[in-house]
Amino acid sequence: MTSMNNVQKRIEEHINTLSTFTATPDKGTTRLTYSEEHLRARNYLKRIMKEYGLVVHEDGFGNIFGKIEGMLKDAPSVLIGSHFDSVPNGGAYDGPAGVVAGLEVAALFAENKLKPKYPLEVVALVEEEGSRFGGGLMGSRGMVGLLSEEDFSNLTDKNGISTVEAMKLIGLDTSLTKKRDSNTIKSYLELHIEQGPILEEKNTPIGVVEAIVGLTQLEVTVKGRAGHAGTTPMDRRADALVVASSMISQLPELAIQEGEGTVITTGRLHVFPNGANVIPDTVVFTVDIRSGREENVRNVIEQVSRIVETYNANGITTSVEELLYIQPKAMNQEIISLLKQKSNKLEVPYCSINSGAGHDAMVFSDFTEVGMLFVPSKDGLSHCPEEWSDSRDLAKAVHILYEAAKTLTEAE
Ligand code: HGY
Ligand code: MN
Ligand code: MN
Repeated sequence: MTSMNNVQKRIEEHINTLSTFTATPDKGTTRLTYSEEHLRARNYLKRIMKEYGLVVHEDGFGNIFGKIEGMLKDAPSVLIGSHFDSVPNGGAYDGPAGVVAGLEVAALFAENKLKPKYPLEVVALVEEEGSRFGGGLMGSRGMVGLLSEEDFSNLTDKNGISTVEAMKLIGLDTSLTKKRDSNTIKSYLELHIEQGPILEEKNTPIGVVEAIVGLTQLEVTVKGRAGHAGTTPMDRRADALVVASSMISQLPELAIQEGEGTVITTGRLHVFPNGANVIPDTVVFTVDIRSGREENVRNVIEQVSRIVETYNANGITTSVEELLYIQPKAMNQEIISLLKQKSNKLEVPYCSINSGAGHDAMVFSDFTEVGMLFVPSKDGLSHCPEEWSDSRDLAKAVHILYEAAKTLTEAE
């Protein structure tokens, strides 16, 4: 069997290569879905899948699959992977660590000439972050039918380019099958970086994920009236940015008052027309709300909507759109036990952990049995260029996932 050193070296090579497919070299990873950087990453992933002897296919969203056939005809697959898009100026590991882990598990299957009863499929998912088309979890939601083909086609980026147009611009076939019959999926495994400080503080290389927080992404629009910054008296203004700022300043307290780990973030804000000497006509900003309990998320959504509504006056109109809403999700208990059992067998220390970040695994969890592993994030950092995880931890996780996948595909 390939030594774990070789696996570790290949992991580093894959992560480093993928990190070069970025629109912001030297300023982190910016790989927006269906961009040139995305195309280079998908070509690389497909090349490696073929080198590893996988049968490669894509779906109508641009998700990429590399399959090892099973002995059982038309049997459902064990999927293993993650996403390969990024946030703007993000890190090299968020998403790719899981795709690369899937590749290396498949490589170990091939190198050990395993004949699984059930197929193993490596999956590289698109637009998990929602950085280009909003919301997020797009590739996985599309696969299971939570995002309809029509809603998918209607998604546009901030320049008004639709998903379908963007796919065609890089030569992707939009006519390929989109929704996948969930009966073709036996289970889904995902390795991800923790993106927080817990594993590092516990000095533990592996986290077995128990549950993922519920989350929503709202988009608030504040419409005022553009005007000249110099000639418009202060009492005759409908300044959309002053109103938006007043709304946003009230949001953190909502999460603090809700408690139980509830968090709220405004991460994106657009000002139109965005001229230094123009009174802002329109402001559009996001509100990301998360909690381990759905009730907390719902309470805060209601309070945000109430605050936004109160500003509908004096020439200002406001609206709130829900771009994404997903309830907290528990991972499958049998897979949790399997991952813990394999960690023990390999004498790799682990602990149970919950996820404050959303993941594609939460989408699949309503359609198949799902399990996740975390590895530590240096200084707990993620969604920034400093994001880093130790390839030795990633190799340990690959080893555990390899053993678990052997059991799930009945390759033993
Ligand atoms: O936002 C998240 O939790 C994930 O990184 N998409
Ligand atoms: Mn992320
Ligand atoms: Mn991620």
